[in-house]
Order: sequence, then C-alpha cells, then structure tokens
Amino acid sequence: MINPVTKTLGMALAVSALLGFSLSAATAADKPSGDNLKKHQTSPSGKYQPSLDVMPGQKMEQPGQKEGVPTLTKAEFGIANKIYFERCAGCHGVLRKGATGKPLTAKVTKELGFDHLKSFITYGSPGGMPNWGTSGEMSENEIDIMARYLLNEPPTPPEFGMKEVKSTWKVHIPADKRPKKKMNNLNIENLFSVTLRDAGQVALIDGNSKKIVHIITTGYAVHISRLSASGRYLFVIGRDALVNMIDLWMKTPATVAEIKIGMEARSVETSKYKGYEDKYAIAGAYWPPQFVIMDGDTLEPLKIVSTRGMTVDTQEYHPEPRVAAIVGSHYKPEFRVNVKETGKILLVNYEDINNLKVTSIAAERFLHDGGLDSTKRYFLSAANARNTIAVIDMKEGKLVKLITENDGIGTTPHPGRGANFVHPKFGPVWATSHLGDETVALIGTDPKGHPKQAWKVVQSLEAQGGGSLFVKTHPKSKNLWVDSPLNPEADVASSIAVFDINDLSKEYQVLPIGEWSGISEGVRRVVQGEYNKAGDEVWFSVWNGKKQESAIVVVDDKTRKLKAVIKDKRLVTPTGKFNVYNTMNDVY
Ligand code: DHE
Repeated sequence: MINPVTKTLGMALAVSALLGFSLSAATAADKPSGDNLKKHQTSPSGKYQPSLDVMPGQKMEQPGQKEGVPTLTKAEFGIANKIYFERCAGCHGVLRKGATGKPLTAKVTKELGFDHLKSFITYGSPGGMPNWGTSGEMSENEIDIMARYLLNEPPTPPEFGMKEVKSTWKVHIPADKRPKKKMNNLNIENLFSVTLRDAGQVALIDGNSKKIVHIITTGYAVHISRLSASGRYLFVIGRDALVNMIDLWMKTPATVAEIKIGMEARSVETSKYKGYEDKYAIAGAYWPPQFVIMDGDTLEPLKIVSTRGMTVDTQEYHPEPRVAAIVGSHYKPEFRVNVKETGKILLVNYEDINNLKVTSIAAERFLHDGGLDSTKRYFLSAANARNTIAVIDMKEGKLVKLITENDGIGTTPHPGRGANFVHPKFGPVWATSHLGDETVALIGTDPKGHPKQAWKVVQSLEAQGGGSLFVKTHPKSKNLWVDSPLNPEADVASSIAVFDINDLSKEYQVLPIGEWSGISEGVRRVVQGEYNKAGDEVWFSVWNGKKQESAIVVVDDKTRKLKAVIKDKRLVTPTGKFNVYNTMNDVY
C-alpha cells in the first residue's frame, strides 16, 4: 500500500524542487525548525534537474571584483563555478538570469545579502530550493564560498560557433569507404541501443538473443539515441554535446563520424520526410542556445541557428533558451524544435539550408519532451513547468491547442514521447504521466473521427505515484506501462504499473521489476519501457548507481510474466533503450 502523502502531497514539494522555484519567500532566510524544517527538504525528484557538468571544464574568466563585494580567491572561484554549473545552473540559468528558477544576477543577490544567501542555500525553501546544507550535500565552507560567488558578477562561458564546431568534427570512415551492403548478421531492426549513462557508452543489444553485441564509446553522460530514416545509422548524443554517428551495416558497428555541436546538449534527430531520408541530422544544445543542422552522411556542420530571443508570454529577451526535444516531420521537410525558456516551437524547413525558413509557433514556456500522435501529423509537447501540453499540427504548421491544468493536465507532465493507443470509448488517445502527481492524462487525438474528444483530457488514470518519467505501449499491445523511478518510496520507484487498455476502469497491476532483476542492492529505479520490434515484449531498465549492479528486465507483453533478465558487468547505469525499428518509425 502506498503512502497517500507520497502519492500526492509529497510530490508537490518534489516538483517545485524539480522546477527550481526559489527565493520566493524572503522569510526563508530565517533558520526554519521543527516541521517547517521538513518542508525545506528536497525529495529525490528535486534532483531531476539539468546538471551542466561539462561547463565548469570550459575556460571562463573570473569577473573583476567590485568594491564592497566579498572577494573570492582563484581557487574558490573554481570551486564555486563547478558547484554552480553542476547544481544551480539547471534552474537559475548559465548566465544567472533565471530559467525555471528565479534570476540570481548580482543586482538581485546584493539586495538579498550574504546572510540570506547562506541561509537559503543551507536550508532550501518550501518553494523548492534544495536544502544543500542540511542535506549534507554542501559543506559550510562551500556554502560560504557560494554566497560570495553569487554576490559577484557571473562569468560568461564561451560561445561555440562554426569555427569551434568544425574543429571537433571527425570523419573516421568516409562515406565511400563504408560498406555497400550490410556486412554483419545482426537483426538490425530488433537491435536495442541502450544508454549506459555513467559509462559514457551505448550497448547494442540483440533483441532476439538478448546478448550485448557491441559496446561503443560515446559522449559524456550519454543521453539519447535516434535512428536515420533508413535505420542504417544510429545517432547518439552525450551531455557534452558530442554526436556519434554509428554505422550499423559495418561488420562491427562503429562510429564513422563525430562532432560537438556545443558544450551541453540533450537532443539529436534525423530528417524523415520522403526524399530526404538519411540526408540531414540535427542536434540541439543547452549551451550555447543553438541547434546545428549537419550532413546526414558525414556530420559536416552546415548551419548553426541561435535560439536566443523573446519569450512568448511576456515578450522579454531571454539570453539562453535551451533546445529540448526535436522531431523529424513525416509531413513536410521540417524539423520540429522545442525552445524551452522562450516557449517557442520552431518548424525548421530544410529544403534550402542557405535560405532557411523557420516557422515560429508561440506555445508555452518551459517546453521539454513530447511525441507524435499515431498518425504522426500532430506533435504533443509538455511545457512541464507550466502543467501544459501544447499540440502542434505539423501539416498546417500551427498551434492547435494548449491543454492546461484547467483541462485536466496534472502537475509537471513528463511524457517522454508519450504512448498512443485506441481507447475503447474515446478512440485514439495519447498519454502522458507526471512527475508531480500519480495521474496519467489520456488526450483525444482524432479530430475527424472523434471531434468531441479531440485535444481534451478524456480520462485521467491514477497510477502508483508521482516521480513518473515515461509511459509506453505498442500498436499490438493492450497494456499501458507507467514507470515512477523518481518516486521517493523505494517500492514504487522499483516497480511498474500496468493498465489494461481494454478496461481502463480496472485497477492497475504492479510488477516488481526491481525484485525480478534479482539485484538486492540499491534503489533499483525502474525506468523507461521499450518494446521489441514485434511488440510482444517490453524491456525495462533497472537503474542503480554507477558502482552498483544494474540490469534490464524483459517482460512478456501478453502474460505480463518475466521473460528474461539481462545482466552483464558492462551494463553500467542503463537508462534509455531505443529499439531500432520502433525509433526509426516513431512507433510508441
Ligand atoms: Fe532526459 C529525453 C532533457 C534527465 C532519460 N531528456 C529527453 C529530452 C530532453 C531531455 C530535452 C527529449 C529529447 C528529444 O526527444 O529530442 N533529461 C533532460 C534534462 O534536462 C534532464 C532533466 C536533466 C539533465 O541534466 O539532463 C534529463 N533524462 C534525464 C535522466 O536523468 C534520465 C532519466 C536518465 C539518463 O539517461 O540521463 C533521462 N531523457 C531520458 C530518456 C529520453 C530523454 C530515456 C528519451 C525518451 C524517449 O522515449 O525518447
């Protein structure tokens, strides 16, 4: 039985922490006590924040010190810079001008003062600022350094233009030296590319034998994989913005080209429109705020586009709007690009790279992830810090609707790419779960066949609890899987809820995936279901710490019974899994 507090109320704190709301209450500077102190604590999902680990390694000048402002030695500046980018920049912005969290410019911090800053960092706030001091994550000395660092002007990280991008570009095997046909006996379409997050590698796992066939070194804290339209090339992006292009036709699949498209990044995609298959790749950066279009054969950088600009609501300049999810359109020669902090969805037409046409759709701020509906015409994107799903018509190039919490979206939707299925009563729907509560919103996606239900939350299911990141189903399945890896309760984090699509009024079933893995150490967070090509089995990562054992658990879709456990010393922190066929065809 799940603690109801964890199920709902407890998540409110977690979510505001996720979103990095801070400095909201001036009184938070006073030392809290008793129950109030508890309200200042951060839950595990509060840690689900962009950590810009790569940035402190970049050359940054220490800003000149001003009179009346506490000083920092060079060594202290180095320490503070590292802490800021790893722990604070995700919410407060690289330039401290605010992102999901409040601005921390020197003007703002001066008004707050040294003692207030110290206290705030130590105790956190009920509004979501993590309690870095009382949680033991920062020492008193580090907090003192951080308070002084924040009173000084922020350093400006370098830009990363064509010269820098090009200097990182390597073609290991030119296109004409690559195989003309597939040279291995891999069943490529049922291959899984598995993110080994903390190893900076991907594991290629054969979907049939469930054996690791190759391990390929990729970027730092590697994030996602995507496929070229033909399925031959696998593109992987690391948080250090390194894109690896892997040729799956080679006898031993390997990286044939690589490039860094910035300093921090999360997304990569390929051109999917008819006639442009395998022609272009695109990757989006968190820093600098930009996306880069590349040649699909060589990764040669062709065009860099900055995303700096005005926010859609207050129409104020934002200096660092990050690029979040990118999807290749099937309806037009376009990439659909989420620009997080300004709230714009860009439709980037790649027919003529030199005269690039970009349609800018005003959606909602804090766009993050999202996916296509089953017809691939509509894109549904979470503006998660605004509890909103934005629907875009990729054919017409227009915003269809912003579905908000007033329409039934829960707290902090986090769909991954979402899940499409036919609801027995309401027709085709797309589903998202939430980080901030236990609900799963089902949104009607069939304006022609089911106009009354279209773009409405037709049903809201209750799953195990908040802290959910991904939902999954398959066109051949009658199961809807909902994970909750960031739930503060270990039992919830290490299991999966599964709903019967044929009868959604039925209580979900809980499968103890963590237990099934046979691993006894760690929290065993169960994350991101992914189907095999046939759609008859679903894979879950059992994600433990870097030094702990992790695994992948395969469940039979029909019987919901354990089918296999994949364990291997090399399977370090497996998280995302990308089946080649499903990813190249956007099946989810
Ligand atoms: Fe992700 C997708 C950003 C943390 C696993 N993640 C995405 C996308 C974005 C994003 C913008 C959409 C890419 C696209 O579709 O083009 N992720 C971020 C962050 O900013 C964040 C919150 C913090 C960070 O510092 O990176 C973050 N992500 C994580 C994790 O901690 C996860 C759970 C484990 C990991 O490997 O890092 C994680 N993110 C994933 C996965 C996807 C993803 C598995 C792709 C899901 C899919 O089905 O396509």
